[in-house]
Amino acid sequence: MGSWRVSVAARVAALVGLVFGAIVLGLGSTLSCRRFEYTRSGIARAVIGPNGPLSQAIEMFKFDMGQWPEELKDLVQEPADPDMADKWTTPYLTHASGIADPWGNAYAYACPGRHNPDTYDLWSLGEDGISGTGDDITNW
Ligand SMILES: [Ca+2]
Repeated sequence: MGSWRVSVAARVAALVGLVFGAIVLGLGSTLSCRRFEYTRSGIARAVIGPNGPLSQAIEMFKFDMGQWPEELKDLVQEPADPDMADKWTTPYLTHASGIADPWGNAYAYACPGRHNPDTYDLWSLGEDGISGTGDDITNW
């Protein structure tokens, strides 16, 4: 009889442990997914921010070429126009992958910008990959 009670107590303890473990694992994975998404958003903000590598590459292009790039791929490919190619000093980004946001979508670029008419608009489409939604990460 005594061993039966211990056995029931052990089963209850094991069940409580399993439930608690499942809660901890579920909460932990939810938190790490959120942390991961927060990190991706942070990376996108850093990349397109005023001191970010993509913004700096655009500024360097403007400095060398005397005009804003028409497209972001202009930062990677030497211009076909010989006059422009003479001003081209180096790829302003070493890899075209530098133009993709942390979700694998191309950063969006518009020049002149609708929000920054004297310069350019630069934004990540965010996690949903759709421009103009609440998760966009923008330079305005
Ligand atoms: Ca979006």
